[in-house]
Amino acid sequence: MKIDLITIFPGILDGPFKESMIRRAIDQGLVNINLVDLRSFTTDRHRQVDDAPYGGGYGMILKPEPLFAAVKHLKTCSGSKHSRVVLLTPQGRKFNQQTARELSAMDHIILICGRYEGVDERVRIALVDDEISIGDYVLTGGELAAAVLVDAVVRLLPGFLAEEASARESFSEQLLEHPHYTRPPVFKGMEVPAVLMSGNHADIDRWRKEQSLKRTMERRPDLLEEADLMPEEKAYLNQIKKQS
Ligand code: JA5
Repeated sequence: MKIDLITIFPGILDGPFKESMIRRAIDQGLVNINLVDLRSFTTDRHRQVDDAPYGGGYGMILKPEPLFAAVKHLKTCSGSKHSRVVLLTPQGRKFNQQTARELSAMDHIILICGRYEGVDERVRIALVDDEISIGDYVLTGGELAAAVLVDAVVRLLPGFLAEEASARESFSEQLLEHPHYTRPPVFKGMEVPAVLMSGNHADIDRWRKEQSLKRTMERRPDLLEEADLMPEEKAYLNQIKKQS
């Protein structure tokens, strides 16, 4: 997979992909992440990427010409038949795990990071295939949203996760995780639950599933509406509902 990120501040995105697991995915050749400085696609003496809004008002707008030139260039040199051009914007569809899975199947993604008050509308109309928001809050630009999207997508690429981890994840995706413990067995008077040290894997699996259901009910009841639960899981939920 190739991911191009078009930004006027490539420095913001220098760090996030240079460490840890995403770095390893790049080193293994699972993904090619390419930072593209929008300013390098300007042709004027001042290398201008933005301009004042028609109609007046506050702030600046990203000009269409450099963005059109950048996307045309990136599509041509990728050689890929299917490129998805994504604009990060609070007006886009809300990003979630399903969107991440969908994007992880593409062979080329071009991410446009907005800045200032936004991009010229003709960029949306003629260049952008998909508009995505990572949540309902204001950012100073699309770069950090793009970094979130890339992280979520790259970890789904075949070969990134150990097979067991991906299987477990898809199974438990609709619920929150159970509590985790590691050594020492007692820390500041707080004990590791005895069941986790019992060696009885059936008991451990049942405890984890129950904790997962309980947490999801307490913190994210909306997730339970979507989850397809087994009869014994539904019975357990009804039982804790009665207790509370
Ligand atoms: C702000 C000029 O999904 C959260 C997002 C906030 C935000 C995004 S995406 N893009 C911009 C932007 O500000 O371009």
